Amino acid sequence: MNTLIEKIDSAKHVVVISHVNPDADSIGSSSAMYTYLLQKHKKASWYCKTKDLSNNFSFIPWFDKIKDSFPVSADLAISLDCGDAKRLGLELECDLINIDHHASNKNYGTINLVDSNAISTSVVLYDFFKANDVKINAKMATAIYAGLLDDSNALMSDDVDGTIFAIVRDLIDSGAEHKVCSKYIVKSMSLAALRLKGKMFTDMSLEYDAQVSVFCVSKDDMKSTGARGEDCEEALEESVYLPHVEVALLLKENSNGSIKGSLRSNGKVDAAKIASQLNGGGHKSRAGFSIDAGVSLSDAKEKLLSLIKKEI
Ligand SMILES: [Mn+2]
Repeated sequence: MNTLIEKIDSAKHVVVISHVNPDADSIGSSSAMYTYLLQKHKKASWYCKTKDLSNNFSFIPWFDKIKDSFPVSADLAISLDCGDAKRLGLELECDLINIDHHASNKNYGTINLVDSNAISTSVVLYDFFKANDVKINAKMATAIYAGLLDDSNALMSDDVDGTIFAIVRDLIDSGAEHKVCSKYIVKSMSLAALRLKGKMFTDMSLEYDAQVSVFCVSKDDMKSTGARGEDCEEALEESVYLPHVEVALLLKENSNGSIKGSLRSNGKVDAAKIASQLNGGGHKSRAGFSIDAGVSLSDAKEKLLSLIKKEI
């Protein structure tokens, strides 16, 4: 039998872990794994360090089971979509199954199921279920589809091919609530997010013959609009649709003064390569990094532009 399944079968209390500040892929793949554990009559918990989760994910099955405290009796953890051990949000004492699709994943688990060619972690899990004859029920299908829809930029990213549409067909046949996923993942936005997006595009600068779009978002910008951290992403992603733009850079000041950096690329430049120079990581088309408190947004911008210049 598969070693991963053996590991789950021999555990007494399994905890599914979604990464800090989770996206729909981490929540969706965790939800599908949690359902699988319940099917196996396992004692299961679901942990995520972030307390204030977006209500947009509340349609994902078992969302109300997520807790921000890690159960002491757990003897096995399963992380979903955590590209780096830091994203687990805690130091683990029990064994870990690491399921992910980030190319930068360093196989930090006791068992690792990492496929950097997969479009989402939820698809890594889908392939695992299929390979092991696990029946995908409607709850699992909705959760897997939610992750796939988000990480594929609503099925529009360059790595979407016929295989992905075949998976989508199979998930819908299995009962995936695709319209609900579209409504909450693609077609919903808060007024605060729209106001932030307007501000971001007003303040955006274009560098190197408009090949690089740069957004600097200060603490005050976040406060005055009331937007959430993830609300910065849409403007960043859409700026790559502008003519000439190859790379988009976002520098967002956190409340503690550190800076969260995000990069998007249309494929010519390797975003993960740039992020890795600041100990970050990710994929060729999307990557992230962070800069400790003490560096101003304008200094960070200058530093990043010099790194990007070498790649363009
Ligand atoms: Mn993902």
